[in-house]
Amino acid sequence: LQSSSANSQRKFSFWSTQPVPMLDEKIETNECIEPNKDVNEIRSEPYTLPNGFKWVTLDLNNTSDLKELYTLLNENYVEDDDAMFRFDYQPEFLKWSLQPPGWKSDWHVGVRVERSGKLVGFISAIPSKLRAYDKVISVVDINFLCVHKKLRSKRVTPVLIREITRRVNSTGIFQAAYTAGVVLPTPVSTCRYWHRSLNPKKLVDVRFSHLARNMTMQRTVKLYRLPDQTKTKGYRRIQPKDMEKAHKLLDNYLKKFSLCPVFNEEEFRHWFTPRDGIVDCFVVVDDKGNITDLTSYYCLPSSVMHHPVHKTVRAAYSFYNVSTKTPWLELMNDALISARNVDMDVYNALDLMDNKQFLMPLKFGAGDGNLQYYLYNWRCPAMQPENIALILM
Ligand code: NHW
Repeated sequence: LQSSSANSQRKFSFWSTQPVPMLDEKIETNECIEPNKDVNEIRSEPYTLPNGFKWVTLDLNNTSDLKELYTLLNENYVEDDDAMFRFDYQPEFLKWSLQPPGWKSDWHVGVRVERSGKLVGFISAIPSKLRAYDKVISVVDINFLCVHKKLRSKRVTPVLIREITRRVNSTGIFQAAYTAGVVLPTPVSTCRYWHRSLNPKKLVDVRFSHLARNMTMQRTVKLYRLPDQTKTKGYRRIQPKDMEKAHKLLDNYLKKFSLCPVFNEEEFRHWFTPRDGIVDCFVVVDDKGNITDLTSYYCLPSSVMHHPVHKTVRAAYSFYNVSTKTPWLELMNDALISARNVDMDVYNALDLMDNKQFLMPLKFGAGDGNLQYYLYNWRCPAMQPENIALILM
């Protein structure tokens, strides 16, 4: 592990040219770093790629483009530090996360080898509104930055970032949000993943987790055992008729945080309508028909890279949760049961929002490695994880 002081002395030859705060900068304002430009001032030609490569705009409605993106990420996207697991975002998940209301294919930016046509790079943006402290800003969320393993360390990343910035700027948007495992200038917050075993035997088999000291497999299985059925009266999957009330419930809940998305109802429907194997959402409805609580998760399997039997770990990732009446432990225990009942192996959650209320009591264990939260062209005081309410996939 690199110490933070060693890190703050790194050169960042690309990032030091960008409108982001310096590491160790003292910040007391909440404002953009450079002013918006006139859209006519934005460069109209794409940035120059190394010889032999060309820009492409991927059409995710085209099955072959979607399959190529899937394969690039399946083979080259984020791995754990020990190179045992790699995210395996499914094609339909990619469509859901990259085609929310207002999506643009121009922001699904690929790099191909000119001669073979092989897809070797990607970066994406989706439009969104964010509130940082007391200011609501139009941003894009940046995700799925990926450079093929054979093309690493050749400075393709700065070109991808400059190109997506150009394409976003030319629509009049000058701020962005993104998360990463690596430390760059400069995180607005540092969060950590926690993991709750649902299928401990498999997780130990694939070495996602290990038996605790003095624990047998039998005792471990018993420790993580959950009831067959959810317990909370009125807990059920969200339905189309719930959307307006559920949207209001979430919107109201998010007010107490320092960084959160501002969904309109159409966006809320997009993100919270259950889709098999992609996203699920449950509400608690009281006797009067009021929605008092909400829980949701998205599904993101990881490939197990070198195991004779198990090829994939099925993981649920906590999305947005609201408790106003059902206590956190009861609500989230039902969320665990819901995920286990569709054969998820593990339930992951960050230590943000109110999650610290339930992580330890519900037997989540802290992961290694952090998730850093970043804003582009925005300077604001750093936030504690519990004041963050933004989930990027
Ligand atoms: S984070 C996931 C990123 N992807 C992966 O980790 C997949 C596996 N790794 C790779 O594909 C979620 C490559 O290793 C990548 C780097 C592509 C990561 N973010 O090409 P070079 C996101 O998608 C800097 C930003 O030689 P490489 C969020 C690095 O510090 N910068 O490296 C994405 C260095 O700059 P420096 C990153 O290893 C947010 C330069 O890249 C980075 O071959 C993007 C080296 O480039 C990362 N994760 O490829 C920012 N990783 O200054 C959006 C490395 O230190 C900003 N670097 O010299 C906003 C844009 C929109 C604004 C609109 C207003």
